[in-house]
Amino acid sequence: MPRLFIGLEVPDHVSQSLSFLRGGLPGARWIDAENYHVTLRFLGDIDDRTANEVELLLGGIRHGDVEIVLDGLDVFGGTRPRSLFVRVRPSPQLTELQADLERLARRAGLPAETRKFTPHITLARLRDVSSRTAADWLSMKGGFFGQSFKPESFVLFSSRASIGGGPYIAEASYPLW
Ligand code: 3AM
Repeated sequence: MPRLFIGLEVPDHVSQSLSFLRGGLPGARWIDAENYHVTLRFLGDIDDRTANEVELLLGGIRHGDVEIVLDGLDVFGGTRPRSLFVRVRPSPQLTELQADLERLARRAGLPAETRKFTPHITLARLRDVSSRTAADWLSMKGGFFGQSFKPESFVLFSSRASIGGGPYIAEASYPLW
């Protein structure tokens, strides 16, 4: 089985506007706009039986509206920046959806997620970029704020790449309501 994760797709018009942020940061490996997504639950390299179980359980989730509000730009990694992302504003609906997926993953026998859920859209992976350089880039793009969108579904994605960044393939899509 390829590496799997559950996430939200980003509509084309939003991806297009985010893609204009690219550039001006040596050491950044920019993600292709068609691969932008919001990760909800990373599953990893799971066996076929577990993947089938996850797919079955995903079909049973009905959640309701989730509004995704983009909240500015940020960097993961502190003094050693490793990725550049658009913050997604946390909301009760998004937190509940993520919690539903966490319960689902546990039911399918997967280990608990230990990382804190920080919803985001990754724009670039960074290599040898100092925190100062990353901060300068962020302040140059400082005017970026709040588009929003309402996804109709969430998606089981697969990735065959060993390094993050895609391409990601939508294996199956599940309505949110
Ligand atoms: O591109 P984003 O930031 O949405 O960082 C990985 C990527 O997230 C994340 O899963 C997405 C698809 O690869 N990821 C990779 N390994 C992970 C892990 N062990 C992980 N998330 C949690 N735990």
